Amino acid sequence: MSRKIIHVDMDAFFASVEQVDNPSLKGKPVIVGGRTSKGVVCTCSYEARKYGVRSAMPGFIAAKKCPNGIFLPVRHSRYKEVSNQVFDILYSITDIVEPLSIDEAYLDVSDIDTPSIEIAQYIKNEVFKKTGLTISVGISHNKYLAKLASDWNKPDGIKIISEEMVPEILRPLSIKTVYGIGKKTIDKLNNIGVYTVNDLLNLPKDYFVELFSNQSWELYNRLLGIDNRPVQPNRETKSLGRETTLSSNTDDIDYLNHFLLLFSKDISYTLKKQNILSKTITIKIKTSDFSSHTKSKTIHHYTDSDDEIYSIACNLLKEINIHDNIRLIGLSVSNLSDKKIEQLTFLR
Ligand code: TTP
Ligand code: MG
Repeated sequence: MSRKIIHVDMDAFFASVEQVDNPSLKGKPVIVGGRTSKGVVCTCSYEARKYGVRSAMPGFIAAKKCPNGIFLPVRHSRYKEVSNQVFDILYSITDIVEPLSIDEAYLDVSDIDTPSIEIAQYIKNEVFKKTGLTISVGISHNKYLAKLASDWNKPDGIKIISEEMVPEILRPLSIKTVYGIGKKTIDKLNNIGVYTVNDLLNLPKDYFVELFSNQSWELYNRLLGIDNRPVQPNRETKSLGRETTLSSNTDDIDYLNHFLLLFSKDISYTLKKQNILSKTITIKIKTSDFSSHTKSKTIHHYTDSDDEIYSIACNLLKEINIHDNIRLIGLSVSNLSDKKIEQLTFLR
């Protein structure tokens, strides 16, 4: 089944934060970084980019290119604060978020029924509402194309690259835009008249393999728009849980167990998908007088089994022995561990 991948990247991130914090800078050529001979440009507003200023450029060159440039010192802790707000929005959509830098991430939204374009629009609206900043969003069926898409209409862009569009979009691209081709190889290719992805695909196979050796297979796939790399969430998940407020208060154990079954299946699915295991199962209930009760059990081994989680949860519910009517029921698992680590420990 085709995946749904989203790539997001904030626009002129550090410079835009400075413009939001000080609105008198809006529409002006803001350059974040030092202007001296030792200073380096971190980034600059799109107004400054018109003068040719770029990230990583020495400050004195930026000052020459853009004499009206407003140089500002770097405020890392402030950018991190805004970045956290943006990532909170992303994590509210899915746990499968792979951060690439302070302002950039991939999301795998394959399991979400909402059309990707609506998710993308939601991200843009929420980011703007919470931070006053714009973010560019790319949608496609793999990471490479989603990243290409987010860059397509920058700033404040949104773009979908569908499977049918791939040859038309990729073939005319300059080989400079293809990730993984070094500067020297680009010069070499340009010297023999190879400028575009199409030119590269038309090279004799033997020459292609000689040029890119062990990278050839991956690069060739990339040029055809094929990229099977998964989105790798690297956030440490501390617990996973589901809960619901019931439509009417109840003390019907079978009815409550029915929710525990649904939650166990849902949690087990997520554990398996993220390759994690858990040791502690907790149930939480709120009664009609709004008091909260939780009860946990830690077992001796790690599990991701829905049957096991469900059976422990049912026992915990029995043990709570509540006399009041219940208005909310929840189930969570914690004490998590990476499945690969547990398998290695087991083999030792
Ligand atoms: P980028 O996303 O590469 O750049 P950007 O957000 O400023 O602009 P764009 O609209 O093109 O995405 O990098 C994110 C932030 O990382 C950037 O605002 C500043 C910082 N950064 C550096 O400090 N040095 C660098 O060389 C680069 C490329 C970025
Ligand atoms: Mg950016």
